[in-house]
Amino acid sequence: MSYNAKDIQILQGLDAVRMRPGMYIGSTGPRGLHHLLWEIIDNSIDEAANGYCDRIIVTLNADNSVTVEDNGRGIPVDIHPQKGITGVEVVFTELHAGGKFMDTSYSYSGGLHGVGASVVNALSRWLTVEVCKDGKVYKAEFESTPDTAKRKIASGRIKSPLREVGKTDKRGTKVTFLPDKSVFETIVFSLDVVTKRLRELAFLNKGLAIELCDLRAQEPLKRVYRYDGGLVDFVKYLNEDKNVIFKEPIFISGSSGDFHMSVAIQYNDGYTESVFSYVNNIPTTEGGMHETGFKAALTKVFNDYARSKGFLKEKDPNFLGEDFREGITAVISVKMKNVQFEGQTKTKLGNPEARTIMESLTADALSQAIHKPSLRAVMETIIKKAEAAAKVRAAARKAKELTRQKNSIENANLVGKLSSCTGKKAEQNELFIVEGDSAGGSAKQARDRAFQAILPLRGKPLNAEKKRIDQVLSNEEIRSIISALGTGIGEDFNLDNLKYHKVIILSDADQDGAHIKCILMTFFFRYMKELISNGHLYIGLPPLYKVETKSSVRYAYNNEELGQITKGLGKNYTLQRYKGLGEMNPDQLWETTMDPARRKLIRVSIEDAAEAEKLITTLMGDNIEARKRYISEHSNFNKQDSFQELANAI
Ligand code: TSJ
Repeated sequence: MSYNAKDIQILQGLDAVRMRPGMYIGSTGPRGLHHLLWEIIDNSIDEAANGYCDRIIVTLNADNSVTVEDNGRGIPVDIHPQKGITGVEVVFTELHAGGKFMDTSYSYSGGLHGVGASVVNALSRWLTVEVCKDGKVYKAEFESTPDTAKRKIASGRIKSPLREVGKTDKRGTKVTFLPDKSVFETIVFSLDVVTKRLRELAFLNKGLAIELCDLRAQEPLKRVYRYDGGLVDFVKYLNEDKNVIFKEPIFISGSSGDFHMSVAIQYNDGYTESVFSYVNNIPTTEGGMHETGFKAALTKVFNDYARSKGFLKEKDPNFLGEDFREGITAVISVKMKNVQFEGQTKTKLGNPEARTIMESLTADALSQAIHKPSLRAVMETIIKKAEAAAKVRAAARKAKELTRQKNSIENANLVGKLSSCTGKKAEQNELFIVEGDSAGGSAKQARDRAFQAILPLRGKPLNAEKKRIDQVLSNEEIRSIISALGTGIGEDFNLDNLKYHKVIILSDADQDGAHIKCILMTFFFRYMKELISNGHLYIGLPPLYKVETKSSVRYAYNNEELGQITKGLGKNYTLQRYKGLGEMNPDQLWETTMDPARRKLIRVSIEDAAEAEKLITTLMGDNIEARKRYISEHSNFNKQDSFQELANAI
């Protein structure tokens, strides 16, 4: 994949690039094509990083060529003393001239990029360059033409050598090239890919204005990306649609010799860890030593802080790194020399020194930053979030242990509550999770034991006190569900081990029942998401009314149905409103709620469960205003009657 310096020296000349393009740019697919553009832009970015340019314009032209223009110093036009040709010629005709010719700052590029502008020339049908410098405009043109004698293409030959073509008071470099369609699968640049990369570069290079013009469309497009907040703007952008737990991201930076780092950190109220890192503006998707060093420092500094401010008492164990990274959004940007990339996609920083340097620079800068009085409240919020994470972790561990020690006595006790079915085919089996011992008893009598298993939940404790998800996990009833299903939870979850392909929650059609549904759905959403996404979770709908006449008994599952049933009956019926499952005898329970031929089930979707989780978070949290707002906005967030209760419930 990556080129080899020795090969290049042996196969001097651009024709070598033509023969094996993949060796220089990775592939001749869309990725390789875009690589050409990144290669050219990198040069302007370097000029900007050195403080000589503040504006870059990228134009996607109608003929599929691309123009990159900057307002930097302009590529040197004088004759190179050793080579006897102009700087421009060196840049575009000598392989990997960058490092040798340019000043030392160029050695920051490298890794995936940094193969040099000459490679772009070699793989282009034509390339032109204009340099504005010292009051003059210079221009040179290159092209790759079929060499009929040798039956191959002569790459990147000078068509028109560098010459003065006019006067100017501007400075800068402008390069236009047309990728050769005989080399690439496609030569059409993706607006989407280019947009993303330019925006990213704008975030990574504070204050630099990057303009993008697309002249290919009917309506030409022009956008400018410029972020005076740099990485701080980047994390704000990433958190744009999230609820952040503090407004201004924490920003730190530091240098040691040739190693420079800067980081911006902000948290949202979610649970995902989003740490993005870059080395010399190249995304390190697989992370690596710089990320490892950063994370180690973050954990240490935050733990020290928590201890020094009394959030952690002497006997308390430290938080784990992951506790401090729930809901984190961080962007790390590192600049260093002699970069080594590793990993499956060569996007992992391998330099071991990057870990130690990054760790010590981060530790210094971060502890400085967070001890500022203005960050007191922010730090308290972060630590409270870590506390919640640690609690969930402890509860999850307990639950996990439980599912692992399958034959233990404790486990046997828990599953003891379960009335399992006799059938052994998981695809046919159903597990009813039933609110309350009395309804559970009825369900046990009513069921078809060949394929229906019953797990009664004692409604009260779960309902009244077990509000937080970590408390839910340490709840015995929940743990018995975990044991009964057989799949394990979280990372250990394995759908293949599911013993019941229908898991049916059966609770009363009242506030407590709605609350239980909500808690159970949230539990499944957090710890057994695949159970829901694969369509195994259901809500059983008990009827709300029984309408009895001399000759018939009918059940209504909502008010509309009740209206339809009673329409023609006049006054010749008795109406019973069911307040709970317990009011039905086993036969009625079977007929109305459990018999596959007659019952009504709602299959829970991921959206339902996500909504339930949001509801739990909002309603169980401390924010009373949010609670009120949520209730008024969502008081009928689901059409089903049973769910309406859910909102009414709290
Ligand atoms: F890729 C490329 F080489 F073709 C290219 C280079 C393309 C584009 C769009 C811009 C550039 C480029 C190069 N912009 N700015 C520069 N600057 C220099 O090459 C330069 C100028 C002056 C000096 C100096 O020491 O005086 C040093 C350098 C590296």
